[in-house]
Amino acid sequence: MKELNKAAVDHGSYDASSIQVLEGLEAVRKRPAMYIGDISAKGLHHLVSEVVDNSIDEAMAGYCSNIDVIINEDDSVTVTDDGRGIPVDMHEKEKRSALEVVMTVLHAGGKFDKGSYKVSGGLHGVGVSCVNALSVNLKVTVHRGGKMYVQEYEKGTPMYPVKEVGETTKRGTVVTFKPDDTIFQVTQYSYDTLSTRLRELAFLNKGVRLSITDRRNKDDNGEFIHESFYSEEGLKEFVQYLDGAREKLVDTPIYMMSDKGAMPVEVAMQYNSSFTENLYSYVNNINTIEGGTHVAGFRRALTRTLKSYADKSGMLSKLKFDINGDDFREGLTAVISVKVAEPQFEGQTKTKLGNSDVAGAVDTVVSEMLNNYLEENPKDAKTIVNKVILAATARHAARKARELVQRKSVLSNTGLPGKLADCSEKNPAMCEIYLVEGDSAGGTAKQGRDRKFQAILPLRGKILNVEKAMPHKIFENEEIKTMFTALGVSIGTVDDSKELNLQRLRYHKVIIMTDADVDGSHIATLILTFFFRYMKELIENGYVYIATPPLYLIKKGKDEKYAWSEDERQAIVKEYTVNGKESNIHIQRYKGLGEMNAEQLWTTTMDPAYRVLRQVDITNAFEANRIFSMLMGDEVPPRREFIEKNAKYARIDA
Ligand code: 0RA
Repeated sequence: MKELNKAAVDHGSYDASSIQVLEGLEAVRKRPAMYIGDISAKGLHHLVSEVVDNSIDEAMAGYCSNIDVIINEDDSVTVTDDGRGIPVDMHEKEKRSALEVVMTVLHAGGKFDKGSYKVSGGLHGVGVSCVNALSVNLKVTVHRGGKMYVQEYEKGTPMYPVKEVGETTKRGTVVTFKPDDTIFQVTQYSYDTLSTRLRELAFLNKGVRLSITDRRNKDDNGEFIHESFYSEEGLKEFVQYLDGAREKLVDTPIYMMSDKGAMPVEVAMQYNSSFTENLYSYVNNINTIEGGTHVAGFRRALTRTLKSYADKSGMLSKLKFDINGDDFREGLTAVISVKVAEPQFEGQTKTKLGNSDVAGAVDTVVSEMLNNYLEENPKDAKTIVNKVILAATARHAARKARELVQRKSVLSNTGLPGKLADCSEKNPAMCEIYLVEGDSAGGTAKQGRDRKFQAILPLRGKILNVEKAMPHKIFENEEIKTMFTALGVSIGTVDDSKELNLQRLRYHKVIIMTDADVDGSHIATLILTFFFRYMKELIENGYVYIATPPLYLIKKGKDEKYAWSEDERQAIVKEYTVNGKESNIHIQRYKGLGEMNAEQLWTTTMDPAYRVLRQVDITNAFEANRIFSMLMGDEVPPRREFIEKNAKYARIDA
């Protein structure tokens, strides 16, 4: 398909077969979700990625070093790069500019030159023409060969042919677009979402400067909010950034790289004193949440190389039990980035790399370079092996603790925790369990629920931070033990696999219900992180949900309405306002679940006929885990601020 497009654009050979490929942009407007995933905030932000990815392609091909993103006052976005500029030459048969073809023909946005690894050909890969189709208006300006060219579009349709508008000393492409509010559910851009992605891209593409400016907001000095990201050392700095707050075991990250051969491989890794693994993997700059062959190759090489070094060192001789693959990755933070010419993406969210040859390529690079590292740095190598031994020891302690918990729960009367208010229905497919923050809200939920199918489990205060605790402590923690027994799940007892046994799962809806404030979303994030680490299968099966309690109650006389957002609150107040007068309107801001009575909680948040549950998928659980990981380690003053700023990560869109 790509080849056909190349031919079509390059040589103007529009034969019948290529015409089939070149769908009109109407298709994109009719079924936007098919092209950009969805029409929520996610899809909206995807539009920016799509344009930026094209600029990144220019950077990867060696032609671009600056990419600037501006969120304009009206929530339109401008992306400027100093790449080659989209070609503007006339397309002979089409009788229009190549620029127009790139902007208006589906899938025609890719590069014509061979041998480049395209971000825009990967997961996103729908082309800048999709952005055009989904924008009320879009303007592209190209600086190329000393001249400036412009074209504008409405919903993808050109307003005039490409025109030359003057001379320039610059080079590159400027795209400004305003997403169509008849297509997207929301049209407000989140600065944090965009800046996080741009920071990530800077780490992944060292030497490229990416910046973001928010023209909607000014800082204390009266300047527009602005950040610029640039990384000299790429992944090495990425790992240090991710591990910021943790106590590192070795001073500088281990860095492995090979750009020889057909497949560029880059890995940076660092051990810290925590007990969790934080592995981030990318293929052509796309975050492969589900891992894949590149991750498998890395793990294989890591285990084999470290094991063989440890065996040779004699440090394992006193050990009374086995060491397994997990032990080599405890407290490990690593980023793997590969560039693959034709990536195959698999899995539920299409973020798992399938290309089998990548495993070997990564394995080779990591084995060789890690082995050299260990030989050249014996002191650090010893520290790492000791950490592995500690991990194996802790794993054995954890297994004992876990078996104890599970044996106990089988032996006791009902096997159910006393705090659990169970439902009467026994068929798991019909049953729900609410995990409620705090005993008092738990009490309200117990009164408000439908006891036939809704169970309530109050959780006391903050749940254990699974990142900082030793694994065996996790299974000694009361709240966590309670969750395991209430849900009826267990973790593999025969072997040490972390596989969750769902056979006796008692509820097919596990609903996290916390206050709608910063602390509440922090707790939800903690619980989600715990699920992500220890009960991933629940998320993968679509059993985990977040409840959405309202933020406001607005009353006028006997009439009352709930609002879930600031906009809704304003709309209701407006509705209640007569002749410009807001009198008799009473607004209550719910600071916590505790401020609602049982009936209100039922009506707004628990009644299946009215409530909104947001289903957690692996993507947003990963995000919660990642945000959470970044905050861990020892007390860092900006942590609280960070949590407040990013609390939205725990608010998840289904
Ligand atoms: C097609 C071909 C070439 C570059 C581009 C498109 C291109 C697209 C975008 C979108 C945003 N910035 C961009 N920069 C470049 C190759 C150009 C050549 O061969 O000279």
